[in-house]
Amino acid sequence: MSTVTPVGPAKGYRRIATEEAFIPPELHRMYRDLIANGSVDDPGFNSLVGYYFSHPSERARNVSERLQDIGERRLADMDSAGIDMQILSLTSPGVQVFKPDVAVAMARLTNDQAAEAVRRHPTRFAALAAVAPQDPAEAAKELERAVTKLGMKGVIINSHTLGEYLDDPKFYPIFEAATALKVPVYLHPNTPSKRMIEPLLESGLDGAVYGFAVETGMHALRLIVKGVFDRYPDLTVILGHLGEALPFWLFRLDYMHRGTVSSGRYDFLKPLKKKVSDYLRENFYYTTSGMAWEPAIAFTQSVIGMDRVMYSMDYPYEYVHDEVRAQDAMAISATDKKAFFQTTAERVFKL
Ligand code: 1DF
Ligand code: MN
Repeated sequence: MSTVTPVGPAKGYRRIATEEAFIPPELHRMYRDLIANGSVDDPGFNSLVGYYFSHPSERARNVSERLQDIGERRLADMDSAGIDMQILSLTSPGVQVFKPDVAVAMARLTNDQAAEAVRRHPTRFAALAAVAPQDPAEAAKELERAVTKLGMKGVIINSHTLGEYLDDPKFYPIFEAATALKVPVYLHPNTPSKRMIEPLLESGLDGAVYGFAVETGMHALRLIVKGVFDRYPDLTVILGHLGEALPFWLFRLDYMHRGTVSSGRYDFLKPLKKKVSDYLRENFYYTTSGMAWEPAIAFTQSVIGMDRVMYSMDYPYEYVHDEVRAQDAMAISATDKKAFFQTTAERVFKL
C-alpha cells in the first residue's frame, strides 16, 4: 500500500469514532460457509458478504482482514489516522442472518470478545452490544447482560432481520430494554430486504453506494410513522451516514405525512403525537460515517442541531486519513468541533 501521512492529535478535543466495525473470526468463518452453501434467503447478504469475505480484490481482502482485528493492528491504524477512541460494533448484518438459536449464541460470543478488547484498552475502545432480533426476548436479555455486566454503551441493529422491521410489535422487548437501560439503539444499514432489493441489485446499487440509505432511512421512518416513539418517547436512535438522507426530507415528510393521515388514506396509519421532523430532531442522533463532506454535515447540523451530529469513520470500510483532516477543518467554532468529535459522543454513550 502507498504510504499515508499520519494525522496526528487534534488540538482541544479527542476524536471519538462512533460506527467502527469488527467481526469475531468464528463469525467470519460462519459467514463464509453461509455464502458457500447459499443457504441464506437474502440476496443482499449474498451480494455484500459474498463480496467482502470471498472476493479476491485488494479492497475486499483488506477489509476482511482488518475487521477481524480488535487489537494491535487496529490500534496502529487508529494511531495513524488520529483516532483516540473507537466505539466498536459487530459488522453488518451482524447475527441477523442466522437461525435464532445460533444467532443468540453468536451475539453472546461477539459481546464477550468486544468486552475483552475494551478491558484491555479501556481508553481506546468502547462497544455496542450485538443482539439477535430473531428472538426478541433473548435479545432484550443479552442487551441487559451486555450493558450491566460487560459495560456496553448501547446496541447496534443492522436494519431488517431477514425482511422484518423493528416497528413490528414483536420487537418491542428490545425497545423496552434499551429505554429501561437508558442506552441508544444504533440503527445501522443493511442491504435492502428481499422485497425491495431487485432494482437496486440489478444496477449494482444495493450496497453502501445507495441501497443502504434507501433501506435504513425507510426503516427509521417506519419506526416513526408506526408510532414506536409515541410508545417509547425516551427511545434514542442513532443513524449513520448523516441520517441516511432524512434531514434533507424534513419539510416534505411533515407536509406529506400530515395530508396522508388527515385524509384517512390508510386505515392503519394513526395520527402521531408530534410531527415527523420532531422525532427526527428529538429522538435521533446522527453520525457521519464517511460522509466527510462539509456542506452535508453543515446542513444536518443546521436543520437538526449542532448537538446531535457526531463523528464516525466507518472503519475499516472507510479508512481515509484525508477524511479526518477534512472534518478537522470544518468552519465551526472550537466548542462545536469538540462536540462533534468528542463531547456529544461522551454524552450519548455515557463514556
Ligand atoms: C460498507 C459500508 C459495508 C458500511 C458496511 O458493512 C458498512 C461498504 C458491511 O462500503 O460496503 O457498515 N457503512 O456503514 O457505510
Ligand atoms: Mn457502517
